[in-house]
Amino acid sequence: MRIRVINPNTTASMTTTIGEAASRIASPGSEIVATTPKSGPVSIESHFDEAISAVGVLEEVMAGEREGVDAYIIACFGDPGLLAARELTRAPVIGIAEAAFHMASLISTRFSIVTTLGRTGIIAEHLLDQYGFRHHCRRVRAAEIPVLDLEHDGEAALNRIITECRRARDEDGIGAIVLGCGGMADLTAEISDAVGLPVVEGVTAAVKLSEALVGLGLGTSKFGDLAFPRSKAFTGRFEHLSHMTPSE
Ligand code: 2AL
Repeated sequence: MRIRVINPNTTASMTTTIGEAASRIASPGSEIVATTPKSGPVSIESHFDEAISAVGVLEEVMAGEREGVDAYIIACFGDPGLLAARELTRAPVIGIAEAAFHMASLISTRFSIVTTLGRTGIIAEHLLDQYGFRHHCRRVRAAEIPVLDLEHDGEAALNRIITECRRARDEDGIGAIVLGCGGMADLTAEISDAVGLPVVEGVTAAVKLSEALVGLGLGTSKFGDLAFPRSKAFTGRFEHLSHMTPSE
């Protein structure tokens, strides 16, 4: 089974971190291919960054379709381009936020999210509403670290995340913590040890959900709104998408 893990930001070192965390948790029969778009923001911390990065995610799925990928993971906590990506393939496509919410809801009745910046917390809140997890989440917390500090200032970032996770444990009345950034994929064990609560991280959760869906023979439904997009003309710099016929 080939799982394409798409890091929607263009920071190569973060793609490596994400790919290694995915590979460590993957079953022996699963091959992880971690990729990043050719163009886009180096980190995703706003609605604008998300909108731009979604195009890169879709291009990565189109490339994966040519290579016969069995499952896709969108490894940014805003799940940018998720439903559009699903339209392009019969394979399962899983966002790391939705994967983490589902997993956390299976092991606790209430969780809190610890993400990077306060301003990206609203994106997580929108996803909780959209996916129906609002009542499972007690609080969205921010460690107030820019995403790239996870790469450049790892020790300080880890300490801030642990501090915020301990506050969540002591103040929120929760059973589990969800880590709110793809760049935290390698921190689960250390944070869990330091905090003493189950810690759910989306990249690893998404690998296991992908393996489960593929193992069950389940992929993205092509009935209803997730059917392949209708073929049509595109203009300007998207002209190459005109009359595209996705693999049936
Ligand atoms: C993210 C993420 O997961 N990757 C990125 O660049 N931005 N989202 C976040 N909330 O920090």
